[in-house]
Amino acid sequence: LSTSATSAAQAQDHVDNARLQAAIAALAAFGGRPDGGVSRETLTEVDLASRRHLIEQARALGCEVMVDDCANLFFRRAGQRNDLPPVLTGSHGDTQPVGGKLDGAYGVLAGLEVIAALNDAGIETIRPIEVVAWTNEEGSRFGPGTMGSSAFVEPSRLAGYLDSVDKNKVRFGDALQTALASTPDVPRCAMQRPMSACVELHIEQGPVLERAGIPLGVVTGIQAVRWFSVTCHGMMAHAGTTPMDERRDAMAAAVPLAQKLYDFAAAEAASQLRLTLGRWQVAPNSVNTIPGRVEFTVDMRCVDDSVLDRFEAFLRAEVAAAGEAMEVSRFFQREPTHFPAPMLKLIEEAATRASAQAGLPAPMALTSGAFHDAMYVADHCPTAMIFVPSKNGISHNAAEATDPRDLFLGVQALAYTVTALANQ
Ligand code: HGY
Ligand code: MN
Ligand code: MN
Ligand code: MN
Repeated sequence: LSTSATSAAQAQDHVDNARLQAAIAALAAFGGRPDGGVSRETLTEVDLASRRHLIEQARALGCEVMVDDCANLFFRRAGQRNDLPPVLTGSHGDTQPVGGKLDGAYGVLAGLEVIAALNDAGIETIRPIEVVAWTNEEGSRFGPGTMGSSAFVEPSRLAGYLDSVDKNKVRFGDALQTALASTPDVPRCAMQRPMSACVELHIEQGPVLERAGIPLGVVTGIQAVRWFSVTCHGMMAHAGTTPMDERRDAMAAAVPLAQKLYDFAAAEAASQLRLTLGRWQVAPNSVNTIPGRVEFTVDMRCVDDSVLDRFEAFLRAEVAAAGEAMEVSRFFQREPTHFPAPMLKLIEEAATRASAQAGLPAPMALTSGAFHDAMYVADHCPTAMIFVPSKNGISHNAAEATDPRDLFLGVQALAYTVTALANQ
């Protein structure tokens, strides 16, 4: 065993399950909900409080803390050669409006647990290691998603995000300034810094691993995603006095279009196309006023980008046929991501060792149905992901959960991988 493999094994064996579970519970308190879920949308007060909590945890582990222009937080453990690009791990700290304890948070806390394990094992790696908490991966408060990671990789993107507004018309740029002002003791670091490799640990958020009875997944890639906003214009008028054939009812236009999109998705079921019309805004949203304006979002995903090309063309043609009465704009798009084979091989080795030690089945390869910050980081450095199962395949729901045994195993695999990469 080379020193690198020995250190990697030692790091893996020093992961502490009780410490991990306590860290998950502590972070979940920020935005904790009575139903056991977490509501911690990006750059809200609870998110800023959670960031200060993470900074404290990281500093207690001896990390240096930095923040970049998109409020991405980096927790850095020095190595022997601090001039070398670090190994990056971590995930996002924000959640859906009704999220769980694990989506994003698990990957950030896993990174901090790896650092704690390295400290306990007295291992000094060659390269520094950085744990990141990305800003606004979810894209639910401010669209698009993965703002922090995409801007880190290509800083020119940030300017285009600043005018994104939430449902209260708060600008992302203003929320960002407030966030940066909330960590005055944290030095600013550059974006686009060189990284030698990146590994993100995340819950699968779907049913595949659980159904296979396998505790660890080697993520080979991430499917394509596109987000659109569709607006249907009508005219507000009285619900009781306006004859049906004299209305310009925006909802009467939106509903048939929505049905056509669902019909398109049903006809494309073989391609595993996935369609979600998740957010509807109606003006004036009154029981007895005919809707003058209906805006809804379209989230389309597929492993095959050409299917999304056809779906987008269909959507645009339907909107165009409605002339002035409808508009559509695309505000998020990412083609499929494929992680590099050498990274997959290392993840496979780490996951196999962890599951074998626990007497559990070997890892399986799978594509991610959810998008992740890793999809942009993959443009920046060799990147890969490790998955653990989600109970009943549920996520973006307060019931999101993973067997603590699997959460522990995932961090063990991460510790091995990150340590091995930091000694290369
Ligand atoms: O929507 C997604 O795929 C991610 O979980 N935010
Ligand atoms: Mn996530
Ligand atoms: Mn999510
Ligand atoms: Mn009236």
